[in-house]
Amino acid sequence: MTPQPALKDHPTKPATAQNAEPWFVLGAGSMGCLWSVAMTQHLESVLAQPVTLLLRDDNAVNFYPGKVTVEHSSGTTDRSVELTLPAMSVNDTSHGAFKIKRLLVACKAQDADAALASVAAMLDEQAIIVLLQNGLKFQQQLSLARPPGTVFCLSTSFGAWQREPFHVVAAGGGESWLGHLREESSPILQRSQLQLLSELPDVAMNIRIDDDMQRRLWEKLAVNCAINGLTVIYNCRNGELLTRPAAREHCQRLCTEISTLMHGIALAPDMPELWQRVQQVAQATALNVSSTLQDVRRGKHTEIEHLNGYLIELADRHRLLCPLNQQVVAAVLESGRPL
Ligand code: NAD
Ligand code: KPL
Repeated sequence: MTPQPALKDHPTKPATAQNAEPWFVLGAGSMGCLWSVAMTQHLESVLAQPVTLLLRDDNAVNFYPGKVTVEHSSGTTDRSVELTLPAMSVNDTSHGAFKIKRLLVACKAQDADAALASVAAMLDEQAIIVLLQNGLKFQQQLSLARPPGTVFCLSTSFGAWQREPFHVVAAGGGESWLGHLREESSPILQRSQLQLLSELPDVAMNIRIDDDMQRRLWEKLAVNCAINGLTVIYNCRNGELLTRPAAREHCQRLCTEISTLMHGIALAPDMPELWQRVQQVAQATALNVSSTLQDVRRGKHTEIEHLNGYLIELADRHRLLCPLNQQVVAAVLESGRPL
């Protein structure tokens, strides 16, 4: 592990978290860097080394410049925060009996399972794991696989993009919701959730507890399924899904199919108002290039199999038809194929 960080250029903050444990962030991309900096600023007054980045191998550690930069731009003022954060490889076995007690998983949905498996030996049995992924499948699987009170999800409208490795630009704020997917709640779960909220940057990232996280993640999944793939098919920004007649009509039909599927899928909430919700989100993010279109344009693997692909899996299990979702997945996978 690199030496203890020297922190600079950030506001001091009073201690808020009692009994806080050091955090490890798996996946130091856009969200990993954004959250690592916010978490460090939140915990620096109570912990000497609040956050350590977990990188995929020794090569990545050698390439790491030793610091993370986050650019914030709000109206007329631009501010850049640069923190020296320690990093270690997931293969680093030099720490003996050391165990991770707090883990934020900030990889893409399709990488999260393998990334988590790579740190399994370092994880304390009761480690608290927080998942930042879009989608729902991985979160549901992990919540069932680990002890109650140890897996939590964050759904956030705070975004970021990478200017270069370990240097990100915060792209707009909003709100973040924290919750769990266990059906039953218990005093242990409630206690871990409150402890967690005190350790996370609740003010900077506007985090609130959601007692129905299943519903929140489903609603986000439905909106992503209605927007992301279509922006690839029409090669357009989110707002153009409303202003281009063919795209708008396609989006409305896709919303109807998704609402019908949700009605038929056990445990999915009903969302008859999806088309209205999608219009609001597409309007509010009109100039955004969706994360799926960004990935396609950069030749990166998209999360489409965890979005519409997951809906198709559930539809198959419930013997429901979903031709429009199948077409979306096929089109996105096709656009990602080299010519
Ligand atoms: P990203 O591609 O920028 O970062 C993911 C990082 O994970 C990369 O640095 C990658 O190298 C690393 N990684 C992959 N496999 C790994 C492994 N095995 N071990 C260690 N590191 C590994 O992605 P992102 O934009 O930060 O998105 C992360 C998640 O957050 C996604 O599910 C995304 O949908 C969600 N999300 C992103 C935003 C945003 O604005 N970027 C907003 C909300 C939610
Ligand atoms: O979450 C998004 C994404 O791009 O993944 C939306 C809401 C579509 C905003 O761009």
